[in-house]
Amino acid sequence: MYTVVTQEGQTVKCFPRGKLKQNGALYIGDFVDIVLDKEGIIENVRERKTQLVRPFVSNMDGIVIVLAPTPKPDMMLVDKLIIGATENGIPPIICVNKADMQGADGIAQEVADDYKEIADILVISTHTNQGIDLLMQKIKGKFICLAGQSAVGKSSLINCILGENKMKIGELSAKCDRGKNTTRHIEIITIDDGTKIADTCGFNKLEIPLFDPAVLSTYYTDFDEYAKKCKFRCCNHYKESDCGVKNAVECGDIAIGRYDRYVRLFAYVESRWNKRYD
Ligand SMILES: Nc1nc2c(ncn2[C@@H]2O[C@H](COP(=O)(O)OP(=O)(O)OP(=O)(O)O)[C@@H](O)[C@H]2O)c(=O)[nH]1
Ligand SMILES: [Mg+2]
Ligand SMILES: [Zn+2]
Repeated sequence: MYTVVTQEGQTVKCFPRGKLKQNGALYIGDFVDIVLDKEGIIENVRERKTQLVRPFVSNMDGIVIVLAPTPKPDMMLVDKLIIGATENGIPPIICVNKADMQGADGIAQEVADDYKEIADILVISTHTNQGIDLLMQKIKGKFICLAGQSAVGKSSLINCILGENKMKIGELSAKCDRGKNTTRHIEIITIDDGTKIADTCGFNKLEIPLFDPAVLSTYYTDFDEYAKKCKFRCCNHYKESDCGVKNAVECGDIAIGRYDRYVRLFAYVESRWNKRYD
């Protein structure tokens, strides 16, 4: 069952009709046509402006990727979220949350080194309100979707913005430095200024779709400028010689961490692609 908000601002519980019952037919964020009988029925989905599979949201104007000193940041997950966002033309904002905690400065520096060319970066704290006004300015009037590991503070961010404890907040498992997946469904919250934010379920792992490894570097727009200097036009910036991207890594223009993860992901995407008919 879905909750649909009508143009008049009413909330209606709706069941999907026919084909829309299939898993994955409806995204959170869809504009739908409904009929009101004894209960609401979703009849049709309007064309989507943007969409993502993880998180499963459509029509967003931006994605806010949240990370924090705890749980330990998974930069590969950030890379994968940015790949999805880039593929779907959705601009990313990265929020380093829990700025009040020790270690936040180091994480903020690493994030700036790796992503300053491709994302807006903000350092925030939902506990002290640091950076929250700036974030609100950046997303004003837009529909944005939160994404990130479990327990980085996505739901806390919504509570902080609303000034009330609407969303359920979880804690970190002391044993394994992992979140407890507190948020179990995706919900869109509307703020007074018209901004809409989708709270989503945190992931501990994110799989990327199967694609040709040659496509991977097209999602690394921070490499574009340097790739112009590669000797081979179809350079994958991997095992090739005379590679502009590898030179940029050596000069410090591309962060080594970001490039190392690219290489690891390339090898993974390639091995999966080679086995696609097995
Ligand atoms: N120190 C500090 N802790 C924070 C901050 N923001 C959130 N937390 C804590 O982080 C923990 C997880 O917060 P949640 O908001 O539930 O995290 P989430 O990202 O929604 O997690 P999932 O719903 O599992 O994906 C809670 O214990 C919060 O109190 C912050 O700015 N500083
Ligand atoms: Mg949550
Ligand atoms: Zn190259």
